[in-house]
Amino acid sequence: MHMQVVTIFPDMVNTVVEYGVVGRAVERGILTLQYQDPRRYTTDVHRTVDDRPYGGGPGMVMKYEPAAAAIRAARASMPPGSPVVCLSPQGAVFDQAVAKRYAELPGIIFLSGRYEGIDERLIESEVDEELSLGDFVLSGGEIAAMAVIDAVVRLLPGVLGDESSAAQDSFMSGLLDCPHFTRPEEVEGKRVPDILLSGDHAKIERWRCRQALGRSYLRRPDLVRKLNLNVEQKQLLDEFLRENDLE
Ligand code: 9D3
Repeated sequence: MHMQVVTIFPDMVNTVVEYGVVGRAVERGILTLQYQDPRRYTTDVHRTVDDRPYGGGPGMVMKYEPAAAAIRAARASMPPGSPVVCLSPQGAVFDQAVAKRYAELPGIIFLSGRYEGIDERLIESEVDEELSLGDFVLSGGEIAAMAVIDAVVRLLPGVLGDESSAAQDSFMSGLLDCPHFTRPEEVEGKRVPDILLSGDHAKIERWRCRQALGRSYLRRPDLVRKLNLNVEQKQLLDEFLRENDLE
């Protein structure tokens, strides 16, 4: 897959390749990640990429021409069918379904804005989709682009091992994870649940499912509603609620 990021801070975004999964994908040739800096496409001595908003008000607005030139340069070296996705608080909220859709594309161009906003005419003429990470305020689109890149690259064939790719289609997908424990068996008076030490793998699997369903129900009821539990899952959730005196 080919990715490009249009940003005035390419070095910031490129730190995603210094760690873990994304770096390995680039090393293995599964991913190419390139940058276009709007500043490179300025023509004035000050290399201006922002200006004051028409109509007044605080902050600055990302200018049309340098960003448009950078997007067009990105497009020129990308496979056809590679959309331009602008990271923006006005976008649709990113989730795993969007990550899966992007992972099927031949390429994708991310536009990360800085300042108070981007000239709306640029969004109308050059941007295919606007995408948000959720309802909180970042200082720009770069960290959002990095998060989306990480989530998409994990889904590319050959990036993760077989074990974890299988887990993505498992019985418990779409739910929060169960609790995890590692050695020692007891630390500061706190013991690992006995069942995890029992060696009974069928029982352990049921316990994990029960925990995942219970925690999802308590912390993220929206996830549980979206999932439409099957009979077995409903029974496990009932067991969890009874065990914890929540029914
Ligand atoms: C309400 C006035 N501004 C806040 C001081 C609006 C605003 C402008 C620009 C808020 C954030 C930003 C920069 N944010 C992004 O570029 C961004 C973002 C985000 O802030 N939250 C969640 N997802 C994203 S994706 C890109």
